Amino acid sequence: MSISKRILTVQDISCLGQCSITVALPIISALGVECVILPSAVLSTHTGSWSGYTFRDLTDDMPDIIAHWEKYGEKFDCLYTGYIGNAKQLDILIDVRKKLLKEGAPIITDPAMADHGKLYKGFDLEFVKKMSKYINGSDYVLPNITEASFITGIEYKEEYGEEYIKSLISGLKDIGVKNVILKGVSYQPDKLGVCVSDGETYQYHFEDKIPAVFHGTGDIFSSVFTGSFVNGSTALEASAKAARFVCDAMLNTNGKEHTYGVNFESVLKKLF
Ligand code: PXL
Repeated sequence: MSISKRILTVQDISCLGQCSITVALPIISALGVECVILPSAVLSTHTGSWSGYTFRDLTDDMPDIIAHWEKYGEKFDCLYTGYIGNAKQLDILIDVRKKLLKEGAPIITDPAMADHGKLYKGFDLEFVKKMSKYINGSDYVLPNITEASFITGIEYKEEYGEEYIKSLISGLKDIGVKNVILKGVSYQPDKLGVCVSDGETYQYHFEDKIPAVFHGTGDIFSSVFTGSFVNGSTALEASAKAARFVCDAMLNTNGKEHTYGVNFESVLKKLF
């Protein structure tokens, strides 16, 4: 019987909203990998579709949870971070890297903090600065174009060519990232995809563009990517699997009735 690998994911619990931990858990489990969670915050909903959401910051609990695991010598096969509650938690994550990872465990960072040219509610430029430092040393960083532009300080563009994409990747490499999976790249109106780069080679995976915008698709992408990568796929294979899964989930969502996330549950079986 094989021993399951364990991914430690650090992101929020949006109780209602199909993002962060509530998508990471089912997706990583469906991929046959154990998903251990260190929640950064508990929100009643994600911040994108509702106002007046509750926000319980879990910063003070995190060191105690880490210390408890450390006492038992628990170590994980991958650190996968997503939406982080505040800048102080990024210091705690540096500690997690030192204390809770097996030798060679990949550090996969989704700097989930912005989209469509704007920061999510609750984030500011101080947080961006801290995130730019935190991603130094990540094996894989999975930003969308907005996040890459905030992190590198390069102007955000909606119309661009390959030179612009290469400049964002080069900016991330300069910060100390080993590999970039840049999400939401489009050179043709009907295609949308990802660029996988180590700063020297640029590989792409494109899907047909679906003319709709949903919350949580970036988190779903990153969860499928991480689970598949830990299972032995290459970064390009994991990206292709993740992109196809996101498209399947979007195509199975009635955007008029279901507006806050995608109905990924209806296609989850494709990951088994
Ligand atoms: O999907 C990213 C995300 C995660 N967690 C929370 C969010 C968002 C995006 O808005 O609000 C709480």
